[in-house]
Amino acid sequence: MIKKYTFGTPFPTESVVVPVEAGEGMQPYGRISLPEEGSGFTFSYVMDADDIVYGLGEANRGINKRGFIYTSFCSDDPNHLEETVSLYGAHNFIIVSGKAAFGIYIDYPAALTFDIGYTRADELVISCEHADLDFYFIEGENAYQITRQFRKLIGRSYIPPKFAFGFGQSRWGYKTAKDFFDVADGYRSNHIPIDMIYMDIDYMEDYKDFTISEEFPDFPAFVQEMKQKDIRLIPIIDAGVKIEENYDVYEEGVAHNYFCKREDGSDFVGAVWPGETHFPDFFQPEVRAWFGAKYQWLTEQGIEGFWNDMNEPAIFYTPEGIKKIKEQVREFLPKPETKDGVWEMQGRFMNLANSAEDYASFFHNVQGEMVRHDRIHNLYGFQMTRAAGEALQKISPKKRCLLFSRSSYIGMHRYGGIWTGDNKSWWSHLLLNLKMLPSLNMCGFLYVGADLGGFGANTTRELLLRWLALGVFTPLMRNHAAIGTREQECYRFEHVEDFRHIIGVRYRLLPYLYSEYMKAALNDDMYFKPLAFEYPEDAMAANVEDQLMLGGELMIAPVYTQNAKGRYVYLPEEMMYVRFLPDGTLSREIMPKGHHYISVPLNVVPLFIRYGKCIPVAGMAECVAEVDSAHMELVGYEKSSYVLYEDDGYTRNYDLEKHSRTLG
Ligand code: MIG
Repeated sequence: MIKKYTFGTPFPTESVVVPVEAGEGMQPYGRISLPEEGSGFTFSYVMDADDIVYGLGEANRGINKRGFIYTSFCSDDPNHLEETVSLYGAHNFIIVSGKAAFGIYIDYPAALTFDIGYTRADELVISCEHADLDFYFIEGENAYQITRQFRKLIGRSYIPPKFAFGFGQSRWGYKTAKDFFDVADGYRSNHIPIDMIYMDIDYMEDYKDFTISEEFPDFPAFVQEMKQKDIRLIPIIDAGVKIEENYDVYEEGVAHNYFCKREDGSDFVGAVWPGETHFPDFFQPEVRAWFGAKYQWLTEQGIEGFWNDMNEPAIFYTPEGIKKIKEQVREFLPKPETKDGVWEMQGRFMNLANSAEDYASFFHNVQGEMVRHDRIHNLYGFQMTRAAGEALQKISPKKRCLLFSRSSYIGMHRYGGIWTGDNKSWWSHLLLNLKMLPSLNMCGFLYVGADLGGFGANTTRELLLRWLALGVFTPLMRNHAAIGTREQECYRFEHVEDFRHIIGVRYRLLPYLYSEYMKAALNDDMYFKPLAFEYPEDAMAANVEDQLMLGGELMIAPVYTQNAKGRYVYLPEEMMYVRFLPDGTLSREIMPKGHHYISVPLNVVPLFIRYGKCIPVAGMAECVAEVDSAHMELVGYEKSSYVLYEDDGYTRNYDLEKHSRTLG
């Protein structure tokens, strides 16, 4: 049962696609207060000692969000510390699960804070500055059931082409055709499976969107040559458009008033990688159509996938910000050395990027009305990716295209997936990756993944292998690293066979993983779930934060600590422990319900098959096209069967009934 309560004049975010009946009053759960007409909004609820709070999608900390405070405000912050309250997405859906179970979705695109037992241990307080929002209240039997209702409300999740379930290599800094061929050869010659190589900003000419640097004199031929190796190139597209005379995207945008405006009507300027840029005003349908159509320039050259970056939007600085800081420096200069102001100056420089002042200084044209950016900030990445998604649907109505974004809001999940931004080569971020997955699924984001091995900082062989062993299961499986960090392509480490094996397991599981992804997408269901969603009566399962259910058959329990030889797992029921061994064989062991220690060498991918179930396992393949789903082995309990969904992997003709068959 879903009820909607409207306050003030909500911004039409288009995150919800199904009409919902208006509710009256807030009984019996929680209390809403609107201190004064036209001012802030607060919802508060006294939590039971045992209540668990799920949700918030791309957010920090645990599966159970209780015990901390989170702010939905899409932020380009490369330091995901334990105290970080905002990441790149804004996903305002939570579920309180205990004696009572209810879900809340707050459709509000400006900064919104969820204080979940932070200020007061037993109090949930959701608050924001302006009481202009839609408040959805969802009642149901349990958290899983509430999630299913919510997912119906927000529409079907994005479905990528099948090749996007292969492994991808990325690194910020690949510049020349040779750089890319070296990566392709590094993988192919070592027989480590791969399907995609990502092109970061250096493929462009001066970081200008929809240009290609002179390093690629015949880009279509280059794309084809890679395709002959069964490798797709996936270029990045940034939100900011370089200000440069004679650059078509810039000139067209200025001529048609397609860019975000300052209050005085001039085009807003923000500096990002290309230097000074303008930001397309993706809230205007014409701008979406215009910018989206630009992707065709690349699809015509053979490109079949994109990642949209910097679309919070990230702003390094603005001319106004620089001007102000220069004045402050002038004031600072005559002061005596060692005295006062040093820290203050440092802080000022650090706070130049992504400043609240800048976000309050530009406007979007929403149906003729100028809306200040910070009032709808969390929708910018959504609208950019929507522009691409809508256009790609037109450009290629039959064929799917790979698309994912850094920034997002609920609703964007219909147009593309997300990667979780600039993590670090830290063990804690491997665990954070794991914990975030079911929350993302709750909010509709199914095609998701983190930078495996870690983006910032230097990785280690062990961390990368362990992280890949989680990545085997995430729909987006990509190794990505920042410029200046240790090179982390798999073939750069000793005993390459371990990497070949771990990534190989992904390809052996691919028919199953794809099938479960498609079922989740087509049924508005989850691909990853917390254990408690499958075993709601099991009090022990409710506390498990480092294992996940995957699809209908699996439980995964990755190793996430340095030097560990294995780990403890909790089995909510009898399961079959399966290990993919380095020699290509599998070990199987029935384990009873309860706690166990499992040993997991670095070159082993562990998984658990649920009681009475089985999964199909294919033979080795080095790319998705090579995976042979006609000859698969069923692994799991005897006399069980599995319904495999399998379509051509590239058309948009999804059909659960037509494309399913029972194995076993
Ligand atoms: O300011 O394009 O999250 O994946 O490698 C950094 C360079 C801009 C941020 C993305 C990251 C990408 C990087 N970008």
